[in-house]
Amino acid sequence: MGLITDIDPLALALAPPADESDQQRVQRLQEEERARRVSEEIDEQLRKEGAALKKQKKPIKVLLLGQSESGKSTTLKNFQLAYAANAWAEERLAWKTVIQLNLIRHVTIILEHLSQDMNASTSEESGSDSDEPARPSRSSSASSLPLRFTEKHRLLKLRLAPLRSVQDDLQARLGASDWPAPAPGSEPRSKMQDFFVRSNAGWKSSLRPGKRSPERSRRKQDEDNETGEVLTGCAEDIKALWADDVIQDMLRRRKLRLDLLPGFFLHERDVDRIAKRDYTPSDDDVVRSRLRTLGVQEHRIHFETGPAAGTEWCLYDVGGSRTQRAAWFPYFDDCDAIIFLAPISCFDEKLAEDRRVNRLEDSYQLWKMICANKLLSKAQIILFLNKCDLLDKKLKSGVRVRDFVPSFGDRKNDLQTVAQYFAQHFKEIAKSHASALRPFRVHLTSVVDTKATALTLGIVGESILRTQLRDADLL
Ligand SMILES: Nc1nc2c(ncn2[C@@H]2O[C@H](COP(=O)(O)OP(=O)(O)OP(=O)(O)O)[C@@H](O)[C@H]2O)c(=O)[nH]1
Ligand SMILES: [Mg+2]
Repeated sequence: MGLITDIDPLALALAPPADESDQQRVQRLQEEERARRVSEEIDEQLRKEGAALKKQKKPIKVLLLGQSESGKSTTLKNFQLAYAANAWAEERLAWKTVIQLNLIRHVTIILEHLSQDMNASTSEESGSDSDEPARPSRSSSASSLPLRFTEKHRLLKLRLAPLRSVQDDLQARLGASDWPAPAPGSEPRSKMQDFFVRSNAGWKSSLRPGKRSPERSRRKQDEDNETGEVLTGCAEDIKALWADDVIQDMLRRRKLRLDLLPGFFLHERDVDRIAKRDYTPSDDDVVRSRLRTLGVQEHRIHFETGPAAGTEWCLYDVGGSRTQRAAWFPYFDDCDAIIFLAPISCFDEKLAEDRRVNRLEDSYQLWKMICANKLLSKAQIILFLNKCDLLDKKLKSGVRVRDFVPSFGDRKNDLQTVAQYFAQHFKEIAKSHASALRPFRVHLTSVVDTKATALTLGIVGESILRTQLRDADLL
């Protein structure tokens, strides 16, 4: 027994073969010496990096840039989830209100369209008996067969009506009722799908437990319970509304793909969880929720794990719509790195704030402006070609890139070919408009996939850190 345990199995495995020739022995020793040198070099490198990290007192400043809905805030959430678990856990509960609001907002959008179509159908057939199936609507119909609304739709509309006032309450609680004036050429307010809050810290702390007076805590609890009650009471009707064939037909005719919109939670599996009284958001719910950013929001993250552990990062999340972009410039001066997000699934979409502008074209223009900006000549720039999951879905549903980007020509209409084609275009812009010589760093991402994004952020974080330390002569 003792004899067996005394033998180191690793040493045994590495031991030279008994019949080793002189020449083989010399070769083996040379290889061992080479391996030892490499191992020592790695140790020395790690030692230097460790020392350099300790000297790195200044936080590393990273700006998240890109058009609205490109995924900046979602990338920030991924940073928090991967590297600041404690802060993330504290914030998660605050997102519950946003998720409930996202869900309810999509129900009220459907109800608005339903009302319009039902009104149109009843005005066509005035004096109809309300117990009889309503006459089909022709007003919005793109197809020759009219929509057949029935008593079921009238009842759903009636029973889900209380959600409108719950939506108003939730928006008020988030401080989200204050809309900016729509810019010329933009969507009218009633058509805008999302909402925003003015400050990052304010809404989160007011919704987090433990940061309020007992009186406010009680009030908040009452409000939560009330929202929960109404939602629970409406759950079956919400699911029935979304599952209804006539409603789906109505949305199709109106070319409304709600399931591709941000903050979509109307699938049965989501309604079942979110409409429960004791609902607690999952990580996945939080990254899929939608809350528009206004202004520039600073987030300090003390990296707890990974190669950057021990360093402090200052991440700036900005509002991406056109009226928000002037606020970016003051942050360019001493920024260390930029993560630029371009949602490439948007090649067939227009900007919400200016319906004349294609969203991919807007991303190209923004990218050009960032690459050419002299204030950023020392900053590293990393490009995320985001929303690859949605791009894949879109291509598989039959949307052809060449119908929107004629230069794409007859190439294969699949994810890999399309992503590579767009990446090449971004690369060419970077090359011809660069304010400094820098490598082209690009990642194909779907930042709602937290596992894959954690890996990408690991690579990005390490490369930002290394370049940063090298530039500061700390390595
Ligand atoms: N399916 C999918 N959804 C995404 C992806 N990235 C972001 N989203 C969703 O898109 C919505 C918008 O993302 P945000 O991160 O809020 O966009 P933003 O760039 O911060 O937008 P602004 O604050 O308006 O500038 C959110 O609901 C996200 O969940 C992605 O890669 N795939
Ligand atoms: Mg944002």
